[in-house]
Amino acid sequence: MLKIKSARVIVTSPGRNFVTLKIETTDGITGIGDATLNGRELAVASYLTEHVCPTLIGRDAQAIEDTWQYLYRGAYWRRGPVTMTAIAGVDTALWDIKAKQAGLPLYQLLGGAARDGVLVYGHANGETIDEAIEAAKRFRSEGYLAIRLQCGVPGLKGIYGVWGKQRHYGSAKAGVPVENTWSTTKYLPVVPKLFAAAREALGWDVHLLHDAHHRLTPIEAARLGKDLEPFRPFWIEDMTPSENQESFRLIRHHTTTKLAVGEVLNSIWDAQHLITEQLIDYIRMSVVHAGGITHLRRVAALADLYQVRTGCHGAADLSPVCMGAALHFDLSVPNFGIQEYMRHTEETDAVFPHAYKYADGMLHPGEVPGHGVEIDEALAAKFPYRQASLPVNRLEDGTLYNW
Ligand code: KDG
Ligand code: MG
Repeated sequence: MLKIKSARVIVTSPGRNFVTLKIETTDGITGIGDATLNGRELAVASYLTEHVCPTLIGRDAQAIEDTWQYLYRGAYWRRGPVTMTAIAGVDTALWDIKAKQAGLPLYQLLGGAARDGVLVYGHANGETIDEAIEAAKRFRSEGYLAIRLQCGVPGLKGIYGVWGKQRHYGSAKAGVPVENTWSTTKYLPVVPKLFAAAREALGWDVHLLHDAHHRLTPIEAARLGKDLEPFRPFWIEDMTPSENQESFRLIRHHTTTKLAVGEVLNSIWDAQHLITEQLIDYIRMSVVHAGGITHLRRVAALADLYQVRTGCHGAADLSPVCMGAALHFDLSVPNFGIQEYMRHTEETDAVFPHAYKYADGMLHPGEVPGHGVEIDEALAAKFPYRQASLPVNRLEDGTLYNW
């Protein structure tokens, strides 16, 4: 039996905070998993160090499903972002170990490649529509086949998803949360203009996406979906919060614009009705926030029955370890749709050397045994943790609103 000898948490901040779980077996194989929960990093680090790592020592490193059930059922307190991110850290590290032991890239253990590469979308942003279109043209010149468009809203400053000309974006800022202002009335007319300008400048041979970041009511979402229909978006993401999964039925009744949801979901139960009632087209849950490869495969299998495709969250606050693991999942899962790809900074890439590569609008996880991502611990130690928070959003009258 391949036993777990040690399990420890590494927190590093090469530009932003990342939590990594490293597991070593008695015969010296190591595996790593991402356990980063943006703005709540130390809660997961503590959950792992205090409650999970001690229970892993001496366990069978190959019994991934049993360990998953042990951590999920055994805790009694099920689901939730902290628990499921911690489980994901363990699960990803164990899949890494299993694939290294087999001498195979992880996707081979997941059934082998079901496609040549992983279609990704990049983020084109601008304070104005023109700036966003310029950014989109740069992505096109780099070969991107799918581009997410976000632009500023006249009269609102500093809204999420818009960061001007910076290539790398951190949604969390040092200290307590920054406060932004939101107005749906000001926002709604802007997005159709952005899409019209994008089709005019980029043509129709490119997929265009947009994220509404949970800020609309269902009927406002329905209106936006209708207004965007002529521009055939690939998807509109997070139109409205999904705690009440039923609210997507109202949007569905009004528009054929495709809907994507899931970056804040942690469990298959969070998406059950969205999927089985065919209320969405893409499920965006990630390896790191949804219990690892083991649980995400279960979500994808359910989604496949209902013609819902995957579209894993891949913002820069998910570490390269999550990206590497996600790419093996993406390459092998039958109902893959698209993968978000927000590039990491050079410092982050140096701390997490990885085998995945971008070419011509696609990523490939590489052929290295395991998930292909390592951590340079000496370099990681040079970037100590810095407390940082996600922003909050208020309506113009001061009411706290969805972020
Ligand atoms: O931590 C929160 C970010 O990952 C999130 O706001 C990014 O919405 C996002 C996206 O679609 O990548
Ligand atoms: Mg999003």
